[in-house]
Amino acid sequence: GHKSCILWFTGLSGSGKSTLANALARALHEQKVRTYVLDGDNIRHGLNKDLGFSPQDRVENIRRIGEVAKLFVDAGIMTLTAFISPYRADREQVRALVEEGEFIEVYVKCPLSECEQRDPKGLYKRARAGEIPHFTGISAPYEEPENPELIIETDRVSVEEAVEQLIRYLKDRQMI
Ligand code: GGZ
Repeated sequence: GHKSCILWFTGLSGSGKSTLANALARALHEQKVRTYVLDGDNIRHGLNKDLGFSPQDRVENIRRIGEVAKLFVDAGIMTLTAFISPYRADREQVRALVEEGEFIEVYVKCPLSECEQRDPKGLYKRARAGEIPHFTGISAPYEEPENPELIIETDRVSVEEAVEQLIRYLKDRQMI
């Protein structure tokens, strides 16, 4: 069996949160661990489609995601979330929702310059041109985690190495 928890991936747009969360979910699936990935595709297009990117809307986005993640944990599912979640206070609020040790903050660390170079959706380019207001890293803040359980530097390690790092963390704590 496994202990259910929230693996909370936080970082800039284009840092690799969704890629890592999905790669970890695949690796956990192979080990017969039940997981669910919450990300923009299944949350911002559904439950949170009334929310934008103003500071207030981001706070509410993360609050709802935290509550949903908690429900998944109650259901015994290892829950992986991939949202920028730029505010430290909001992430700490989610941490406070679950039991000690059940919130694992994973800082997906990547320099802004690298994210901007990757720019898979051309959003940074548009943000620089002033076409997207409140864009994280450009015209809106990102508050780095102060004490994350894990830091993954995606400009230095491969997806495979990062998944190994995550699996090791979970195994060392007997969570899987
Ligand atoms: C940041 C934005 C914005 C603004 C649209 N700022 O790279 P993506 O496209 O797929 O991921 C980003 C996603 C961020 O949504 P989150 O729910 O993770 O944000 S938060 O946790 O801050 O609420 C990006 C896209 O939405 N996007 N406008 N202004 N990212």
